[in-house]
Amino acid sequence: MTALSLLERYRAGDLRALARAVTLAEAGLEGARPLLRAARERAAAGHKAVVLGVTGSPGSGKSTLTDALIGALRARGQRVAVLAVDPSSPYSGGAILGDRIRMLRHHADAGVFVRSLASRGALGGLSGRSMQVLALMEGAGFDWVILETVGVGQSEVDVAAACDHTLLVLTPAGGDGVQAFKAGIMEVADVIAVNKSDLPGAERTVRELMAAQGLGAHDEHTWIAPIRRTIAARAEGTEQVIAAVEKHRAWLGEDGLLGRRERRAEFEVRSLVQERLLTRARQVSHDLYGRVARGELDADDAAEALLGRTDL
Ligand SMILES: Nc1nc2c(ncn2[C@@H]2O[C@H](COP(=O)(O)OP(=O)(O)O)[C@@H](O)[C@H]2O)c(=O)[nH]1
Ligand SMILES: [Mg+2]
Repeated sequence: MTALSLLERYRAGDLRALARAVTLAEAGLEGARPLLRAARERAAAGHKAVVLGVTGSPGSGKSTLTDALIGALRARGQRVAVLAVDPSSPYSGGAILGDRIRMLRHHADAGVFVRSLASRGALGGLSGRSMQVLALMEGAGFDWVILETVGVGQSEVDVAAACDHTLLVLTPAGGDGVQAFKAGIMEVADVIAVNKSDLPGAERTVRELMAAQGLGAHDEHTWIAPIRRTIAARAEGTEQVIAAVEKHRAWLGEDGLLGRRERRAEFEVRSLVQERLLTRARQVSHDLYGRVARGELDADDAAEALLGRTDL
């Protein structure tokens, strides 16, 4: 028997091959490239996963809701891959212990694949590599690919550029909805979950959000994010969230989805450019910066030289 190559095993949907591919992509190694090509070919040939980004403040219940979504999707026979990106956690490659334990219950299920990444993008948001991990998960044949972000700073906005659909998780506590509105996060949401609806104030939060949505300029073609109440801790409301995502997908249609995919590709390429440029800027001879500091060289000239446009 000849040993199958990594590419062949990945194409056949072998999850260990996927795990290896993800490791290669995470490390930015050349070996990931044929696998990424295979993944994109498969997506282009018709297998497109529902790539869902989940964002919201830390503690809003993103991980709990993701776990509940896995359960509901598995009950429908759908295969689900999850990428949790948490640059803030120094532990176990980014996975917070609780998340690990939660996800362990899916451990023996070949229809579930969970990975966490601690890597941060060049500018503090999502990295181009996280995008590639999503592509590999999709290319391995999963029906749903869920990206859970830490929900802080740039990653909160990036998630919309990185996925087909964005689920914003809010809670009744502390004027979460109003804050999201002010921060412009509501604009990127395709579906909103008011989680922890077992706590007081859920109804009011929904009303406030709907009022905020009414303020925006829109016509009959504008998508207004459906607001769904959930109690993730009891797996309540998950079916409604899934239905709302599916409704958004139907609304997007083929052209809309292609548009989202182009936006995702743009985000990925741009992130890779930033990462490469910053790597180059770090490797440059230290004296370049010394010369700028001593006033011997303009910062603009130094930047041009770094871009390879001029010689010094
Ligand atoms: N009361 C209540 N607590 C919840 C609910 N969903 C999650 N939690 C709790 O909120 C805390 C944060 O949840 P987690 O999923 O880790 O939030 P994340 O930081 O957004 O991923 C945990 O203690 C959860 O048990 C809910 O529907 N109701
Ligand atoms: Mg979490």
